[in-house]
Amino acid sequence: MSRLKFAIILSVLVSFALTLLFIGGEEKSFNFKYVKIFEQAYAYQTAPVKNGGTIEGLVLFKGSKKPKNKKMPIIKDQEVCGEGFKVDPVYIISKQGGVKNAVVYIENVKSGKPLPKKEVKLLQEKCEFKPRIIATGVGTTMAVVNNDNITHEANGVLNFILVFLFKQHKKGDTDKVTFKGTGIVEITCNIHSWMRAWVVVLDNPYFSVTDSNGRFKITDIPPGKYRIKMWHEGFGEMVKEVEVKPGKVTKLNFEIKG
Ligand SMILES: [Cu+2]
Repeated sequence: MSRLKFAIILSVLVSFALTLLFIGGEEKSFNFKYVKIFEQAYAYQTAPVKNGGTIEGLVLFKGSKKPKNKKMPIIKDQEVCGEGFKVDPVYIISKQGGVKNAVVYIENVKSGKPLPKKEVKLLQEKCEFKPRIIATGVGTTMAVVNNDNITHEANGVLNFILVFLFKQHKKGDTDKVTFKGTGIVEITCNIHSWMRAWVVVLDNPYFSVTDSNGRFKITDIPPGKYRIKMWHEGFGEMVKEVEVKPGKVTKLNFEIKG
């Protein structure tokens, strides 16, 4: 046998063995845990805020027809996940048009009140992620908890790059990821296709997630002119210019035309 033939046969055998290792190992004891470290964000400085201002307002849907949420069939683990369909809750809009789960944040604030340090928690419960939207500061840790007695495989993707992958087989299983850079991380489960959540990691603490009335409030902002952004998983982004005056409340609404 020529050397070339031998090398070809050997490489085929090796890749076959590797494939078996990955596919075959998956359902046994192999629990693949992978956490990629984010790139370092620039340093935000904590500094006392004298006579800070507030921005508050609403994210409102002003279109003529409210967008509909998709129904996703439950095709696995029905005894825990339920029968029939899960509604993918992208658009939660109140009667008055208030949009829930939009993240409103100020860009490029270099210093001010401390970044939140508290660990955030993402539950997998009845085959849904709870909460749907998390906004947090760079450097915080998120605990991903399995509250179901079935296997979930939560994975987070940022700019097409896998950030973490946690395969958890039973209730109580917990894994953690620390966000060392900024970005919007989309989280899905490899086993239950309808499961989805988002984590918005920001480099300053001036952010807010809208409640069921579409309301947001950001406090203790150093006076100045800023760009303020609204991000929503379905509607996308909107940007506004705003001036924060010492000790004053600035009212600001984001209006989404349908
Ligand atoms: Cu799952």
